[in-house]
Amino acid sequence: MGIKSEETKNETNHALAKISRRKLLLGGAATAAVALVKSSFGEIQTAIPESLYIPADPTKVQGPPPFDLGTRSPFERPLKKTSDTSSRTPLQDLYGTITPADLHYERHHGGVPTIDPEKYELLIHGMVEKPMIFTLADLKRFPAFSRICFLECSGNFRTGKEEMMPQEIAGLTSQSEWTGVMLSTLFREVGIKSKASWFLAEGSDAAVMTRSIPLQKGLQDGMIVYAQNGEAIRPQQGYPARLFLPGWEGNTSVKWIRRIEVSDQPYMTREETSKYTEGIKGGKIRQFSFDMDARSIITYPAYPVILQQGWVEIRGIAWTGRGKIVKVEVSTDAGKTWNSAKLQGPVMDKAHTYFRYLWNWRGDETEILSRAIDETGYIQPTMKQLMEARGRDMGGYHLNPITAWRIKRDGTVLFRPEGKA
Ligand SMILES: Nc1nc2c(c(=O)[nH]1)N[C@H]1C(S)=C(S)[C@@H](COP(=O)(O)O)O[C@H]1N2
Ligand SMILES: [Mo]
Repeated sequence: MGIKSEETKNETNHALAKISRRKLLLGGAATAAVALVKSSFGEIQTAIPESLYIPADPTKVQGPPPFDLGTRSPFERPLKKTSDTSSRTPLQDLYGTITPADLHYERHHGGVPTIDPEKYELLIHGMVEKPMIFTLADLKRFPAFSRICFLECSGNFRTGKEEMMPQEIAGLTSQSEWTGVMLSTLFREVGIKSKASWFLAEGSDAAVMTRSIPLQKGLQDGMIVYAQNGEAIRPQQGYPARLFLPGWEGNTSVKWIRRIEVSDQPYMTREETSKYTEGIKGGKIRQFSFDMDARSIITYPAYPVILQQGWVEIRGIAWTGRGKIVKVEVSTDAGKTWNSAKLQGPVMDKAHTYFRYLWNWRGDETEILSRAIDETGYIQPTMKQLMEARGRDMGGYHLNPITAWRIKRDGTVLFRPEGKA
């Protein structure tokens, strides 16, 4: 078969798309109906089947040709759990540690703005030698840098009932390979004045999200990212560019960033005074709790899995905003004894780390738990320890308790809810 020009290939796809579903089912010439999807670039063809035709022998029928856009197997339907203002990554459906971009959790305070990349501008001003405006093309001309990191919302904990999946308990964390320009590069370009110590990051969404960030963090490993897992970041993640601060509470990674103002003090914005603070003991409030503490969660077996007796590979993810995970311990006897899980290498800084632990379940009722230990020596606490350390008014941010799964005799796996729902 000769090489087809792009044009004829598209024509073929188009023709295929027009074959009626009935014909496909009867004729068996192709295995799936084809959907036309409207995008801002016009019509594109995808192999999303309208109704699934499964040949008895796939070696005996010609399959559909390539399409402009790939799709998941129709047998796989991982979905985000959506509320009005957030959506959660289906941790229990994922393997390894990279979150497919369309399953990245979302948290929006004013919805997702549509920004024309041609008109996008980032202003850096304040205590700088030379205030500058960078277009997206300008940002892309600087040396690029890629890094695999998690991003986690500091409100990433839910509890309340036994029938909760990992996604519902801890689905506000996701991991991507982020690509962009180091903030230090941009700061060198504008020339930071020696007295400067903070900067304000401002988004161009309806919430005009603003956070004050210590200059030191920006210089250390802050980035302006424009790509995620090899493609332009998605609108939901801040298209065309966002701030990304590895290991810090998600709220500080301001999306759709349009302005950075360098100063010698924090700005005390709404998000860092009335919000994103935590009660601690003695009626005090803790402010600027930037680092995400070490945490882990077993994602298999977890609700709603029904477990079979015999060998089970317990799997999950562990992460810390303070560097690397050095150890994950798993208990299969409700926390009486702990054993080291295998960490999937290479273990990366400020990244979800996959862990596995082989266990022979003999059908007894028990609880399985995991706890993460990071390179600072920090050990993931129990909910009881958290409450003791922070006091009664600790609020809903920065909660990273050990998650326990109860295994019943019939193999049912249930979440053991703790803390305020
Ligand atoms: N401009 C802007 N930036 C923002 C937000 C927002 O609403 N607007 N939400 C913040 C919060 S609370 C979190 S947890 C992360 C979520 O990033 P994601 O939606 O890409 O997962 O973005 C942060 N940056
Ligand atoms: Mo968040």
